[in-house]
Amino acid sequence: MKSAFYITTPIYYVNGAPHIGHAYTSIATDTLARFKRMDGHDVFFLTGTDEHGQKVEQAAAAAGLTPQAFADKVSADFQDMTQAMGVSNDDWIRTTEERHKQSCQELWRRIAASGNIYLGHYEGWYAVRDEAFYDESELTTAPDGKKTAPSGAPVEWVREPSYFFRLSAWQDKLLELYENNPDFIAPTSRRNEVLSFVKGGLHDLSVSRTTFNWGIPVPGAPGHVMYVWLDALTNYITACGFPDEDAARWRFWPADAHVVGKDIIRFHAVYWPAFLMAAGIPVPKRISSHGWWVVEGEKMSKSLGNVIEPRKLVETYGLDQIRYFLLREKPFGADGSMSHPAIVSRINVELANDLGNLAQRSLSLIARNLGGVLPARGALTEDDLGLLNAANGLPDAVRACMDRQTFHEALEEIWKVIRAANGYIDRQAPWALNKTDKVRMGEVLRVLVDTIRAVATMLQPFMPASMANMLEQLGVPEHARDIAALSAPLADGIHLPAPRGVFPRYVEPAA
Ligand code: ME8
Repeated sequence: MKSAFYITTPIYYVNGAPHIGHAYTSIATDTLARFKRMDGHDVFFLTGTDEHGQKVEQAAAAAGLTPQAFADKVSADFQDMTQAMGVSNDDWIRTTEERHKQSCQELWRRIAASGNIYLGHYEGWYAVRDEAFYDESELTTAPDGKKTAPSGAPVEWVREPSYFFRLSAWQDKLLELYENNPDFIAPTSRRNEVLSFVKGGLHDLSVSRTTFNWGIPVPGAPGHVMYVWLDALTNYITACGFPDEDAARWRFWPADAHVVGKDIIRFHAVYWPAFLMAAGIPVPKRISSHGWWVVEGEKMSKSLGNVIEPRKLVETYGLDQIRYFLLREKPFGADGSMSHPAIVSRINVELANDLGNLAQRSLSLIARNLGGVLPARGALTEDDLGLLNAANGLPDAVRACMDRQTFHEALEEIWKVIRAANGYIDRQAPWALNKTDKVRMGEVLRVLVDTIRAVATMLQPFMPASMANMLEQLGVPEHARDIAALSAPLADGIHLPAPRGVFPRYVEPAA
């Protein structure tokens, strides 16, 4: 039986249009989901939208729509963006769905039944933009007296009756969780941050609001809606069928990885496991967080007018080109800046030149000089073996990186083989062998085809359409494109389709 692998993105707020940051998280998560499927796992990949809370309510009012009508519209737009990014999610969850309401209310009941919820009164700072409560000590005060959260979001003073979750009681259990599971939070810098936050002591958390009603009603407490983060985090178990533990999808829980941006690590690594432990539900295995994208060194913001629309970017450069750029350009956990020259350089140097030309050169020699018939391997020389061994090592090398979500390192492992293949083709010069030793030319080209096949197979999760195209040209049937299939060689003598370029160079449009 295939082993289950459950992976999620955050569910995105429907207060505004999707941008490249959302697309990035979804593409990275998609790449891991595709890799796990290709590596023989039974994958469940979830994404969707977070539709309750004050922030969405305010955005709907500003748009002159009811919160539900507004959420319907923006959620559909996120879904369209998700598809446009080639994301292969297995479900799309919306927090306004009935299944989710049932799930949240049951989670609440279980947490309450364990004695972890009590009624009180909240008085303190709240940032609507972050939908987060802040301690006075976390805030920055500007010369004009305005206070802001560490994220830069404005805060307001809130005073209302509220239910509280006994977060303070979970400090030791959380520290034990981090201690026993060193890989629970990635990367290490974030783990350390969370550790020191929890070690610093935890306050009980306000988990209901009474000053607006766009949320899930607290069971048995009229006037209270659930705090949007309790509601939102629960999506991850709703989609597995919670509270129905006989549901077919319950086998996917606990999640193997929640992929999130660094902005929301505290919610995922502190609040979420505490809620689950209080309710007696297993906690997720890993929270993998990534860094921030800025544009040409500047933070993206509506007022600067530099917010990048992912669908526009794809129109300009191509989908696989953008998927590749996003995962190659910066280490996953780190921040990075995107710019036109950086994208063009990745496309023209690495995709068009290193990889595209390698495939095109090899395949057109077979088409021109061997009638498009795949030659057999000969007795392998040391040079042949060096390259083939590097290619054979790719699945293990890439798997190790994917399991740590170091996508850029996975790509670097693959590019090491591509660069080695380019060195090999230059040394072996099969075009010259065409006149002197046609048999050896065939053997060299076969080593190249086998190497490019391994490369293209491993690159499928990153660039699905382009690699399907390349594998097709290499004569690899659809059923032989996963990792296990790499151990069965292609049949000698098959006819390869006419080669065609996979990655055109990016040329600046005429001014
Ligand atoms: O936080 N660079 O939703 P959200 C990289 N609804 N990633 C970015 C980014 C940037 N500049 N901007 C946004 C929420 N992201 C909650 C989540 S989950 C139970 C609830 C990505 O719409 C990144 O993944 O504000 C970040 O965590 C997420 O978008 C925040 O999306």
